[in-house]
Amino acid sequence: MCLQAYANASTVAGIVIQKAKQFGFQAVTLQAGGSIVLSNEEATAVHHAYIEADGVHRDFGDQEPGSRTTMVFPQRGDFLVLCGVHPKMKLAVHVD
Ligand SMILES: [Cu+2]
Repeated sequence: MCLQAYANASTVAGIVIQKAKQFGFQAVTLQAGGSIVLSNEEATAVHHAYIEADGVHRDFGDQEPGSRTTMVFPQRGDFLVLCGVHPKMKLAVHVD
């Protein structure tokens, strides 16, 4: 999976791996209504993805090792997915 794949295949859920306390991508682009699947591939670390922005407050709960979490993006805009456990983890999402 590459960034271009997100741009071209917006209705296909793209997978973003969470590993080594980082997101597998720094930025992804998708169409409104598209989704991203977070895949926690850590041995033991739990992640906790959330979005905090003007008028947008979404919490995706804990991502346990081995789990997958789907994030749907119904609205256009630019969003920053953060991790409540690891402040350095950032995933920029541009929704067309
Ligand atoms: Cu994390």
